[in-house]
Amino acid sequence: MAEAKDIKLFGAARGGFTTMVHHALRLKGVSFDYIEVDLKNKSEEFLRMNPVHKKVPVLVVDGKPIPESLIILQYIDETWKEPPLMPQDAYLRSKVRFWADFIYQKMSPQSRVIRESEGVAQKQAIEDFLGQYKTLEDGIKEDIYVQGPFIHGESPGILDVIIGTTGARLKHFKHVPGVKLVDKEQIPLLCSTMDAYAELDIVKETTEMLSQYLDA
Ligand SMILES: N[C@@H](CCC(=O)N[C@@H](CS)C(=O)NCC(=O)O)C(=O)O
Repeated sequence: MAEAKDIKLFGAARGGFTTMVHHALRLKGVSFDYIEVDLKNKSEEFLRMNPVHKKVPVLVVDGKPIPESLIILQYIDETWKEPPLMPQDAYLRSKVRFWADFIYQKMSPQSRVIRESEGVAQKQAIEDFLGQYKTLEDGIKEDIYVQGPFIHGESPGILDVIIGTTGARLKHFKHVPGVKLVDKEQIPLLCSTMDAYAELDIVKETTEMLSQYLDA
């Protein structure tokens, strides 16, 4: 592809999906303009970018919008080749996509159930979520992980972006006092990769940059 000139990211600083895209762009060293979207008052300009889902993030490259964070992450990896965020091997890539899909299709909705339920239903939702985390840990160990510090090896890949970002948010999950959703005893391998991810400069820079939108 010809060198893109104009890269814009429409997002919401509070959202994990937006944070993932920030991280991926920074991992690739791509310069971009960030536009914070007021989700309570979505602009016409933003709605034109994502008329189907009307959600952030949306990456806009030379005027062409790309919605949906998992699609955006893969677009970024295919467009800016270095450093690669996916394995070279096609079978391993299918495994990465499988577990990314598991997180998006199963774990994200389940974390919403925890937030939106109470009592016995919430207790069950937490138990189910912890079971999913264990399934993810075992699956990644079996299918992808060879040696750390990251899931993808010596450098972070798409699963590190997704699991590192969501894990950092879930560590500070305050909706249910006393409940630990990210537990080193239960998911030691994922926790060690999350710790390595949290130490990356691009993660710290993103947190710092987005913090200006959180005070408002
Ligand atoms: N599947 C979407 C989910 C994005 C999403 O849920 N975005 C939230 C913010 S974190 C949003 O835009 N909410 C506004 C709304 O639903 O109106 C993705 O991966 O990009």
